[in-house]
Amino acid sequence: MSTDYRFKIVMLGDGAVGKTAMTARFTQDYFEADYKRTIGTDFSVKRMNIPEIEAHVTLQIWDLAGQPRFEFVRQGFYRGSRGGLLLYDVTRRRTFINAEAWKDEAFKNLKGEIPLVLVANKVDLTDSRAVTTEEGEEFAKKNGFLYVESSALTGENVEQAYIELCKIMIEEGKTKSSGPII
Ligand code: G3D
Ligand code: MG
Repeated sequence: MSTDYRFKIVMLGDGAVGKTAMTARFTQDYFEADYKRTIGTDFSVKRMNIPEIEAHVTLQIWDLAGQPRFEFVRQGFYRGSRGGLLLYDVTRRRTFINAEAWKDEAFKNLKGEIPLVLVANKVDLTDSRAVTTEEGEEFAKKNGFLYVESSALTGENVEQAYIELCKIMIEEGKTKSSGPII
């Protein structure tokens, strides 16, 4: 018998790092095409089974439509989220530097820490890579995040990133003795 869980999660990171592409790849298994039009709004939902931990998870994935300039616009976006994927683009160093600010903004708005998975996206663009694996791993380690290298284009590690986050959120729920969220 699987246990049911339901989580709201947020996609964090600078503009054009691949938040929408990754969400589309995961929820609909496609890249490009019309995803900007179909997901432009508030959130998308994905149901999944994680057999090895006997969990059935419904994920409500919130993605910022555009990049609102003012933080207050993003407050509702954070509210109630239990975890997130923090993305940067391995070909643009600035997006890696800014990951720290995204983390700070999320924890400030949530009034505490939530599990985050650091996602180094666009690893298919090997020739223009500007941030090394070691740098990504070091930042993740320093903050206690899991580190994943992905490509929304090829699909590499996309599902894994969400699954790893689910596992951490489920574990957290247990240690905080709140039991499953149904
Ligand atoms: P955002 O939602 O974080 O703002 P998007 O980012 O998902 O809109 O992606 C921004 C651009 O990066 C898009 O290109 C998208 O196709 C591309 N992209 C996203 N993920 C990857 C990836 O893993 N590899 C490669 N090569 N490109 C990716 P356009 O040209 O539509 O702006
Ligand atoms: Mg987007």
